[in-house]
Amino acid sequence: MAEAFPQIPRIEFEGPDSKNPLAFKHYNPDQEVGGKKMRDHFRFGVAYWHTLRNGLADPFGGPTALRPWDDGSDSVDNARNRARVLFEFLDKMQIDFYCFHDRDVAPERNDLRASNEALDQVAEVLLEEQQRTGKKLLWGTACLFAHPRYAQGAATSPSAEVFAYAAAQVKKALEVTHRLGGEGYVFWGGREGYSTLWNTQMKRELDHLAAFLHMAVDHARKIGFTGQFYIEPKPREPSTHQYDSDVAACMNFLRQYGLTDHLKLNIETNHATLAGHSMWHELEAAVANDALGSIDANRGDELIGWDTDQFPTDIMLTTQIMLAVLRMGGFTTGGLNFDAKVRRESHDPEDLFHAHIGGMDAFARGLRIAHEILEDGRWQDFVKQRYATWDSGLGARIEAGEVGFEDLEKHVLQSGEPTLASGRQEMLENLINEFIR
Ligand code: XLS
Ligand code: NI
Ligand code: NI
Repeated sequence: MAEAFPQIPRIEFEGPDSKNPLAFKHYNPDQEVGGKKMRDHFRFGVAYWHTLRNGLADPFGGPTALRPWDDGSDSVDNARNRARVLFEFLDKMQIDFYCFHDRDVAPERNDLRASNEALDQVAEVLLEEQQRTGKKLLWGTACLFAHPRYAQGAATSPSAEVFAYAAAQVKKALEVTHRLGGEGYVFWGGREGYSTLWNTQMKRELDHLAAFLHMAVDHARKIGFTGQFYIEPKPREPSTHQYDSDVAACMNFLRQYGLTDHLKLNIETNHATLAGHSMWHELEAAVANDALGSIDANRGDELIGWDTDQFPTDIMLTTQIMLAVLRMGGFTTGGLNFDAKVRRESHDPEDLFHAHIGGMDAFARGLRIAHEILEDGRWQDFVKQRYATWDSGLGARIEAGEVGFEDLEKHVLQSGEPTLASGRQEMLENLINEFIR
């Protein structure tokens, strides 16, 4: 097969002084930070749906993307060909992982049997290419939101027939993920929510969603898939409300239905902001629940109210993300999947490279900065000191559950008004800015 990107060389690290736009200025895969190679810190992944399948249409206009290797048909040959393009891209980008939905890699046919066959035929190429290149599948998933049958939900559809169809589709996607050695499997509940409560039995839909996830866990056990399951929070869009609206809602749901042992979270920056949270908030919330599994690395636009899925280039954002990742001890099965697309105006194949280079360099800087902040220690020392009254005496006794309201009242009657130390927000912001260079 002819190269898809004949004009683009392998992207190499050239250092911060390089003026070459097709080079890494900061990402140096084998360079160690804190005793670990950058590539192992990040476990970068390419999102098949955006990089290979997104035509860049928006609600006001059709596709603009120029993809000369793609004949535009939904033939299996075209799909198999596209799969090979992915591996050329991964190789040239020095990215080790990818993620896909079943319907990104292979066309959907008129019945499930035919769709499964098409998927198998493409999976054959994916496996062959993985073996040839050593690239890996970070996670697989099933598209349970694009086909009209899922317009009213998949596992939360009012129709049991649709639930069954979704289950059959996930069964196959899970088996293919397993065959490809996938390290995880994601559930993003695209239409698992509602458009209006006037027609919705909320409790019943949630029960069904939980039953669906339990079936997936059971089937994984049956076929020997030991990868990590993830739920990906998102508050809305396409639904007006999605049940997995944010980390807190997901954790409550998982706990209520006995699923916390089986699912962690895949957290996406743009979904955090759509939920009215910062990415940092969502990561901290997940870490507090021991449930941070993987990250969909992108960002939104402050001026646009939808999931714009842009490539992350903000150093403060990548610093905060890497602080959370480093402090939890790094990824195990998860990684940083670029669930991001180039802008509609960026229609050339070359733009795919600039986009990923920018994201990877931004994360390399975020990693270095986060590592320096932690090594420096002033920040953690301040925060630790801020809570010092809990480390001994009264605070330690409260934390140990040794005192109640009466003891605390007695204490206050003796000691009087507490003295408070300043929160020093501005000082801390200045301190962090010392490292952003
Ligand atoms: C869409 C989601 C989707 C998931 C995978 O908003 O982010 O891309 O990551 O289904
Ligand atoms: Ni995502
Ligand atoms: Ni998204």
